[in-house]
Amino acid sequence: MTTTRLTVGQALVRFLAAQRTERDGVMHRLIEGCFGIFGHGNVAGIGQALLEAATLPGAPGGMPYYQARNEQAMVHAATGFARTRNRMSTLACTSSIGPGATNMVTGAALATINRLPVLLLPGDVFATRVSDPVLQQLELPHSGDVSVNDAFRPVSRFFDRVWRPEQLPAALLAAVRVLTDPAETGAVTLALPQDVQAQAWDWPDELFRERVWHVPRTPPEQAALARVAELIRSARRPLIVAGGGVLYSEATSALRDFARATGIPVAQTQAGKSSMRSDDPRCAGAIGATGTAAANELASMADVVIGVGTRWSDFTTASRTVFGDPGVRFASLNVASLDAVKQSGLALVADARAGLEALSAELARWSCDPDWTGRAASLSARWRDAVEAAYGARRAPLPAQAEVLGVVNEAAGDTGIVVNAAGSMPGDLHRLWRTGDPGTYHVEYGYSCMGYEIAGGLGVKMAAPGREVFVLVGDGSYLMMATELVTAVQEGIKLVVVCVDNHGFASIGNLSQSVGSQRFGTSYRFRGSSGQLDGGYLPVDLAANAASLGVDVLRAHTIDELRQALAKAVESDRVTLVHIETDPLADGAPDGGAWWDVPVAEVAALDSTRAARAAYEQEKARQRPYL
Ligand SMILES: Cc1ncc(C[n+]2csc(CCOP(=O)(O)OP(=O)(O)O)c2C)c(N)n1
Ligand SMILES: [Mg+2]
Repeated sequence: MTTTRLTVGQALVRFLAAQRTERDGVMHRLIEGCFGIFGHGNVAGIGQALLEAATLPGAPGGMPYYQARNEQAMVHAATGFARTRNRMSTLACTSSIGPGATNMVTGAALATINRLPVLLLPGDVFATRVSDPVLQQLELPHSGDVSVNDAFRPVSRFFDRVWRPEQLPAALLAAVRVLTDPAETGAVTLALPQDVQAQAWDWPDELFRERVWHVPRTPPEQAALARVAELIRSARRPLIVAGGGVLYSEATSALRDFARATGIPVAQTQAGKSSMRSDDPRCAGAIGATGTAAANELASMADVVIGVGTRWSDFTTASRTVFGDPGVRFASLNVASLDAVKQSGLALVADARAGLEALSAELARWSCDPDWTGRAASLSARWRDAVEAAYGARRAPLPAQAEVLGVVNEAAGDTGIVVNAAGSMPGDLHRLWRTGDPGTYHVEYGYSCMGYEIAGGLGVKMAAPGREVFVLVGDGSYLMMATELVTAVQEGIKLVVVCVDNHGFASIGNLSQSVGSQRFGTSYRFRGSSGQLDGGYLPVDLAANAASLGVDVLRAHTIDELRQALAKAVESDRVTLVHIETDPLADGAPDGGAWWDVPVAEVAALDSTRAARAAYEQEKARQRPYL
């Protein structure tokens, strides 16, 4: 056995550079690069290894390095990258120890919740304990081996701490297994004590050979397939709910063919939107709390609901109220058994594409009642008219948000990718946005993390440099984390950012009002004479802020100006932010009629809260356990 003497950091980088994924005969590099912010916890270990990998001519295990501004943001960028590549490739993220590391915890949770692979490499405290972990001593009196990095455990799908060099091969192989397993994937964290990173070891060369991880298309079990086919055949009003798994499995053609052959309408979750063109007659659009009136009405009547690649989030089921038929039954095609058994459904554990193809074969020559298919098509057509009206309304003096989305939708066309995450836009986008190509709708709504938008958009563009990427960001989200605009400028990664400024949290303001809390604390105002935050609007100039970061900025005041600004931004090869002010009290999107469980105070001195509580109790009574 030949060996090579390298540090743990150098060995790790060389190993990562040699990992490949394969599906349907197509090979990908698993880790395409490494984001990092250096501190004493990683500068001399992983940092030195990345320096060698990036700069030594012909170095084995070359690994591009990207500098980030904020550790949370770099994890978001890696997550956006992985989603755009349908989980076949991702990026690694290295941080120092302590605050740099824990800044990544939110990013880890987001990646895990969205079932997206990212590899996190936080520095950790000395394995030897000879030196104390300066600046980062948690010092629990009852436990010597807990560091702040233990906070990654519940938000990672795999966690290991490499206390000794000999552990590294096993930790790396386990890490990559989870990253490339479609049922288990999410954040994978390898915590690296700072002394161990720099320690040398004689590694077997076998560790660094190119390794191919075959991403399976797990076929369904025959008996389960027969059970689900039987259930579908018994349906009078069947409905498909398509989730993100349809996109990750590249099953969009299989979904379209299945829907065409069977006549079953298709509703879509946030992650599943763009799994079908929105002008397809079988497409009923968004379902659930942020759904369309069409899909939600179909859901209220459906007797058999077939989930494909969905984890049935609370938004999708409208807090278990959207499926209204008293005898409704579920089937769930999912690669993860955790998700396949939800809603007491018949589980069909399989890859989405393999499962849909098998179902199509099993149900050959069967189609559902044409009246039901026709009813779905006319409800969907009516909703498309409502979108047209919302996009075309012209409010004055300030435009409504829906009008802004309409113009961005037009600029994005079939191929541009829209990126968003939190605020009032995800709901409006889910209901309104017209989708063309698969994967062009990138709304992070598993965690709905403010600050994901720009960072995630950066990762999306890195993964799809040939596509125009439109980042929609609210003023609240912008203020939380606009940092990676600097990274985009530094790397010449072109984004079109549309900053929708409504002076605060329109979404939570509306929610607050609906639960009787009177928009308390949700707009950006000075403290007024009443002693409350009800004075004039804060003079925050986000356009000037973006310009100060090196971004080209265009200010639009009307919908026509927005259209012109977007045309200019698309033409430019520089990062461009278009700023537009909208009316926080008029978002202009038609209602999809669904509910969402946000508990209201059971006792209150305020009339507004008491009235909201009464309404809440009525809605709450509609909740179903689906047992
Ligand atoms: C990190 C984080 N903190 C808090 C929230 C709760 N939250 C959801 S939307 C929102 C306000 C978003 O404001 P903005 O980006 O301006 O969008 P708008 O609501 O005005 O559309 C808040 C505070 C969140 N989703 N993420
Ligand atoms: Mg806002």
